[in-house]
Amino acid sequence: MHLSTSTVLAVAVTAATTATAQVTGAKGNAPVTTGNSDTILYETSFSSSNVESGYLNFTGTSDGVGVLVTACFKGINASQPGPYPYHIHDFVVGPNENCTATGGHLDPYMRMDLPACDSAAPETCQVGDLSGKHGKVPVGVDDYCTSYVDNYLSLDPSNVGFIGNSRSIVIHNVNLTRIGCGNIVQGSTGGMYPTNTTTPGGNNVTTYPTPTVAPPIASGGATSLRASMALGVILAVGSLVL
Ligand SMILES: [Cu+2]
Repeated sequence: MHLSTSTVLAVAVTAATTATAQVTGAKGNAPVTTGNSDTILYETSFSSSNVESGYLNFTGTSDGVGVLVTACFKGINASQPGPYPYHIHDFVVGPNENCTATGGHLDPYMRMDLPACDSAAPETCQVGDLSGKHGKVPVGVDDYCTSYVDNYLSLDPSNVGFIGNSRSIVIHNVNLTRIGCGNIVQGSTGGMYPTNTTTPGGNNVTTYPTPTVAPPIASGGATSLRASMALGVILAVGSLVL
């Protein structure tokens, strides 16, 4: 039996497309987290030249399932197009409030940015994609606050969904330009709008010089199996030609 190169390529492309069309991360879907004590608090607060102030609080829940998030943003510069996505990013904010230094999104299941998160299936979204799962900050609301339980964040340092390990929050404009960012730190009283906004930036940015910690990656995974199956098809077809 002989297959042309184009046939081999077509099969290979089909296999690759099948693999990448899967929304589930290479390490599988995010499991619901448990054991998140409601006595634990992580928080961030920040201000920037484009966001007067913002804060997020993260606490456990009464049954320990998921993490209760309160997110508030005030005074987003109207010149910035919205609605405004916000995420947990992998690294701390860089010197001089450098939001680019925060890297990509917390994504331990290697789900990647695209296709966009489907809020109806939040377990398939990037763990750090808070606005994808719970809604973006709308345009034209000067003082916006929202609260929700995210079932995939963790307050357990041994969990890859842990948010307290030198991670940060970044808010973007609709074009994904980073317009504000702050580090997530362990707190005791709960974050609030920062009061020292006479100097844009600052806040946790300058008080939390923790070294960058590599983003967590979950072990195992479903798509690794899919990927190896796709590779198997390619190799099998290739061997027919050879
Ligand atoms: Cu982001």
